[in-house]
Amino acid sequence: MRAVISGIFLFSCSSAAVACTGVFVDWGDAPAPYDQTASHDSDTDNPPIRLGTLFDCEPGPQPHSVALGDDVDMPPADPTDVDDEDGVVFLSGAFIPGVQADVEVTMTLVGVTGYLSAWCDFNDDGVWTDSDLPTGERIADALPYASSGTQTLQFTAPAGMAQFEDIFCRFRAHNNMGGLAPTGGPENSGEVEDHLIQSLPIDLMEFSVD
Ligand SMILES: [Ca+2]
Ligand SMILES: [Ca+2]
Ligand SMILES: [Ca+2]
Ligand SMILES: [Ca+2]
Repeated sequence: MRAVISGIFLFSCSSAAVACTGVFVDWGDAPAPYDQTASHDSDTDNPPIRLGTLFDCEPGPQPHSVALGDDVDMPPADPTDVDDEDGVVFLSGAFIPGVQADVEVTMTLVGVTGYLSAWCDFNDDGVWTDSDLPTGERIADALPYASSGTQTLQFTAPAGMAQFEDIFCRFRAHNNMGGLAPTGGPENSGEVEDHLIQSLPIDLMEFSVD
């Protein structure tokens, strides 16, 4: 895996109002049996390390069948919330075994260095920690961001990965340069975003090209 700096830009520090008061914790939203403990704590609703530009906090994990729990907790269900799952773009679309994938991840930083750790459940078994695949399931290991901006993760989807499946990926922005697991928290500062991407067999791609 290698990272390519594809752009650097600055954001304003504003963040939308949040429903939480006093405790500002962001939680993941992948469905069970995925981990429900990943969380990031801040003493403000305007934390200095964010994925994308937006952050909102929740009272607990928001498991959702397609990992949209932190996207859809918006008005009218929650009049003050926003769709803060805005840090990740799967540039190359569906994952294809043995084919390079490009995933763009944006981070907003205010006066600190941020680090990105990320995983994809390539074998679709409900955990992000399998090491039996040729490249494992970690696609970013405390990748540093010196300032606000976007980097593109480039990796090869494992040849033995699940096909015609929903592949859940977890992205965590954090201040721990020593790395982070996909589980556990609350981490001091940062944000977690869970996202879903499809997997397709390479044969299907060849068929569509022909
Ligand atoms: Ca975000
Ligand atoms: Ca959130
Ligand atoms: Ca797995
Ligand atoms: Ca999500």
